[in-house]
Amino acid sequence: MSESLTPSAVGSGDDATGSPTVDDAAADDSATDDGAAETATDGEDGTGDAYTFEDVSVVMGTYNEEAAIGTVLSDVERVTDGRAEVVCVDGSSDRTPEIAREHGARVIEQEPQGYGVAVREAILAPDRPIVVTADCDDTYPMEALPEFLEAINAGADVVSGDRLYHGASAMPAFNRLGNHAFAAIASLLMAERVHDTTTGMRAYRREVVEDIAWTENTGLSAELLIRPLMRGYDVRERPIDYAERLGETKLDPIEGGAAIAKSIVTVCLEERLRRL
Ligand SMILES: Nc1nc2c(ncn2[C@@H]2O[C@H](COP(=O)(O)OP(=O)(O)OP(=O)(O)O)[C@@H](O)[C@H]2O)c(=O)[nH]1
Ligand SMILES: [Mg+2]
Repeated sequence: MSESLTPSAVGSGDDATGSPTVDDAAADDSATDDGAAETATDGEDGTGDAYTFEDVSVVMGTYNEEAAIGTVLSDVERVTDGRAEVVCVDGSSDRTPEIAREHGARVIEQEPQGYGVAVREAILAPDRPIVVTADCDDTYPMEALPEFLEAINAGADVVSGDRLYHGASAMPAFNRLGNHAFAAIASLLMAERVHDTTTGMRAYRREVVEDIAWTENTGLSAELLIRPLMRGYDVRERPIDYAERLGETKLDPIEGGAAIAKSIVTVCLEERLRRL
């Protein structure tokens, strides 16, 4: 479809973040008071063509993921029929970038500086209208890509994979507990129920990621949910499966968990102050 997007007011997402109980067509379509959520609704009202995988970039930070990257990129290729573009921001010292290029991915080299520094560059690099983030460790189901695209075409600005809905039994227990706690804290501070703030798998309309100045590193995933939600974008959670990681984790659970908790509090307070 064309690059031109039809602006129109988009719902606040009040109800939509309460998925899975909420149908994706049920988003509140009232205009929001801060005026931030002026985005496209292609495919929603029949006036625009629906986005296809030709409009999608799947982006990820990759850091020594040679055990998983071949599987992840083959899955993207299979599920999108080779039509989605893949962008990897890579800091590896192993064969990860070579494998990525063999699969046709665009590789941007970057010194390893943490998850958020890599993912921020990855989401801003492509120019396709829909950006999907993923980890490169084979934990996220690329099979969910069609459903994510469908939700965007139904009017969502951000579609966020909720790993905890199905139990996330493959996730280490400490991380699972932490993720429930992060969701509870964020829900309290936002006065809006969210279920999984730190998921790595989301789809975004390009305007959303371009409209906001992202500040967090380890906490970027939470920030990428909280700021759009608190600015009135239509954010919808969708349950996804979550698999055991291939290869070594890049995150220290204690240090990373503390950084994420701090990011959630900081970002929620900043967004509240911004509304005053
Ligand atoms: N380029 C780059 N990528 C990174 C960096 N740190 C993490 N990543 C990538 O970001 C993604 C998320 O990192 P993970 O180690 O999976 O972190 P996590 O999902 O919180 O932890 P797990 O539960 O072990 O999966 C992976 O694809 C990593 O390879 C970095 O400093 N640079
Ligand atoms: Mg991971």
